Order: sequence, then C-alpha cells, then structure tokens
Amino acid sequence: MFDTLSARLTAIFDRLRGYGRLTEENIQEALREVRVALLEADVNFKVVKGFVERVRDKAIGQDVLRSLTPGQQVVKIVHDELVELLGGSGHRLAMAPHPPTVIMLIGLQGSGKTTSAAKLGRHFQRQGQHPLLAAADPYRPAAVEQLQTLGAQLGIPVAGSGKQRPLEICREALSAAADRGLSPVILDTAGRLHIDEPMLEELRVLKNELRPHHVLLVVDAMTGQDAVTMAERFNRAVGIDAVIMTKLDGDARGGAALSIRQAAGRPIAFVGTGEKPDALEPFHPDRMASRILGMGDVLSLVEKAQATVDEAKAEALAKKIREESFTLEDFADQLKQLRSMGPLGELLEMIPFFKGAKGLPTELRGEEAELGRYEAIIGSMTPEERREPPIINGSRRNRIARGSGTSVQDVNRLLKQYAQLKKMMRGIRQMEGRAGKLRQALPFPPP
Ligand SMILES: Nc1nc2c(ncn2[C@@H]2O[C@H](COP(=O)(O)OP(=O)(O)OP(=O)(O)O)[C@@H](O)[C@H]2O)c(=O)[nH]1
Ligand SMILES: [Mg+2]
Repeated sequence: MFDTLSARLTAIFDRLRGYGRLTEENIQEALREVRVALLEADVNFKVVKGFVERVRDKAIGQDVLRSLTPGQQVVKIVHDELVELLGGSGHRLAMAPHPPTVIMLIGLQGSGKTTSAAKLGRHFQRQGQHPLLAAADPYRPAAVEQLQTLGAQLGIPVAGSGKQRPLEICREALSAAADRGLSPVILDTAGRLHIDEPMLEELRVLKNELRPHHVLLVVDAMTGQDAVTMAERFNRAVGIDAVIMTKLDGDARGGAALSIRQAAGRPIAFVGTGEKPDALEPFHPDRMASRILGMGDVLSLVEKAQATVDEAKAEALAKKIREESFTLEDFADQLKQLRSMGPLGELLEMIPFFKGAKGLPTELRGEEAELGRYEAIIGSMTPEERREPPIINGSRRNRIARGSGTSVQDVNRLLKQYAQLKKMMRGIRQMEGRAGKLRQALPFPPP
C-alpha cells in the first residue's frame, strides 16, 4: 500500500534535504511535484489542493527558510499535514460503560463486512474481551453460514439464523450477550450492490432501534474515489462514526485512504490488509504518515514482533530497550528472529534503516542475503566488540571485514544502522512512557 506514492515523495524530499539552503523557488518546485504525486495516487483533487496550500503557507515562512535544516523542516511540515489528512490522533473505539458495547457494520455487497466482523472479533478477543458476532444478513443463504464458519475457526460465538428478520436477530444477540457477559457485540448487516432506499431505510431502523455505540462503514480501498463517495452518502443517509477500509493490501495507490477523512468527514478506524482473520490493523495516522514518507513504522513492527516472538524473549528485549543495553549480540538475535517471522519484505519495509538505507542496492532490500551478511559480520566480532561496539576502530573493522568475507563499507553500514536502531529504541522508550501514563489516566482500556 502507498508504495508508488511513498517512492515518489521520498525521492522529492531526499533531493530537498540535499540542498544546504532552500529558496522559495525550490519549495514551490517540490510542492508542484508533491501535487502531481498525490493526484497520481488517486487522491481527491480538492483534498490535494487544500493540502498543498497548507504546506506551502507553512513552508514559505521565513523561519523555515532561514533555519539550519530547511529541507528537514519542510519534510516535518508535510509529515504533520499528512497526519492531519489521515485523521489526526486516530479513532479508537471506546467501550461502553455498561456492556455490551454494540458495533454495527454496514456497507455495500462485497466490501468486506463479514470478513471484517470476524477480524474485529479476533482483535477484541486478543485484548482479552469476549465478543459475540451477530449474522444480521438473512437474505443471502450463505451469509449466516460464512460468519458461523469464521466464528468457529476463531472460537467466537455467532448468533443469528437465516429464518429471522435482521432486527430480531440483533435484539436476540444483544440479550444473549447481556446474559452471557459477552462484549462487544459485532453486527454484520446485509449489503446490496448499490445504495438504494430500502437498504438505507433498513439500516436507519436498525440504528434507531438498537442504538449501537459505533456505526462503522466498511469500504473497499480498491474502489478508489468511489469509496469516498460511499462514505459521504452513507454518512448523510444513515450517519456513521468511522470507516473500516478493507483491501488496502491490494491498493498500491492509497488515494481513498488519503481522501476519506477530508472529503467525507469521517476517520478511518481500522484497515484490512489481507483475507486472514489477523489482517486487520488499528489505523494510526502518525505511523501511516511516517511510512508514506519512508520514515518507517517502527511501532507497528514492534507490535507485530510482539505478537510473534514468545513472551519471555519479548520481555527480555523490552528490558534491554528500557535499560538501553541493547548490544550487537542482541542485534544478531533480532536478525535471526526477523528471518523466522515470515514475509521478510513486508517486515523490512517497516524498518527505516532498511527502507531508506543509502547504498543498500534496491534489488537486495528485503533479501535474505543481506541479513545473512549482517549475521556473518557480527559473527566475526569478538564478544567484547559485540558488547562494546565503540571500541571497533579502523584496524578491527578491517579484521572483521576480512573474517566475514565482506567489505569495510559493509561493516561501517552495519555499525551505523545499529547506532540508528539504538537511537530509535530510545525514541520508542520515551513514547511508551508517555503512552503508559495516558493509559493509566483513561477510565477504560483503549482497544
Ligand atoms: N485482500 C483482501 N481481501 C479482503 C479483505 N477484506 C475482505 N476481503 C475479501 O473480500 C471478499 C468479500 O468479503 P466479505 O466479507 O464476504 O464481504 P461482505 O461485505 O460481507 O459481502 P456481502 O455479505 O455479500 O455484502 C472476500 O473474498 C474476502 O476474503 C482485505 O482486507 N484484503
Ligand atoms: Mg457479508
């Protein structure tokens, strides 16, 4: 997702950062390129216009041009505006004070409602909650069965049968949830091929009668600007709180994701990134903006790693991050784990130093060979060098390169990336500190 746009923007800003001094003309030119890149990514043209104007107003301020790092500052302005475009601080689903929390999914046929209902169930289950799915689509014979199959796979109960009316199904599900202490209740409603009045009326009735805490519209990212139009229309006709954008994995451009908040006035709460029940991510505008600008997405990577690496190891790593005692030995361990964590390309894309690393040949990025070389370099170090990388001077670098069959440049690169990683870890630690305090201040845990 966002691959093309990300490559274009990264190139534009790499060039901008390369200039020692910036003129107004440099910025205007870069912004013209940004505008084209956004339009080519299928972002709504009004959204693009507003975005470029806001960035221009801020970037041409005297302070930016006169600063020591003007290019860097412009990138920061673009980053901050991208975060706003994507929804600011993000949209979390608060749990109701009196359970069950009711989440109603609506959307066109094939947009991914049923799949998303199961994924959401999985998401809440992982957080220690006990969700209930309700199959409120009695019209299509296979619909109830589809949800039941998914529920059975995940061990999540499913209410509803093909013989009842949707309102009846939902009411029964709510009372069953209250009786059995299940929450949230996720309502999977019926979709139609097009928006039509009977469909809207049915959704309005369900909404009025059931008073769901969250109405989420499911839209397919691959339909591009149609997804944005759908969000506008559903919002006007029924009223929605937020959007689940599915199939972002199949959409290299990402125009809908970048437009929907501004154009339809509703934020993205989750994105679907695959067909499997795990392929759902809470949408973090700041992380997404960093990813688009090639700054990587370390926090998402850490979360993904935490879900995969076993608890004890994760705790040991967290301790090292806290105590800033992460050595090259640990780095080698992490590389090994990376290799066992599945789709390497996907993971590496989230790490800035792999994605943006200068001199790392494009065709090698995400290749096992690269990780293998790093392991070999670390393998050629003495235990002392691994624990105390600053002692690795010129002659030690030579020896390590010879010993591992690599070059001094390779060794330098590895050491530089290790230093960057340590710096990033310090950043994560600070962020975690803040997030922890925030979490303690909340009356209920965020999803
Ligand atoms: N690649 C990918 N496929 C998805 C994603 N979400 C859903 N799908 C696929 O999209 C198709 C339709 O998904 P459903 O969940 O059945 O859609 P629906 O909205 O419930 O459809 P109706 O019940 O007919 O209205 C299925 O083949 C899903 O596997 C996603 O995030 N990525
Ligand atoms: Mg369905």
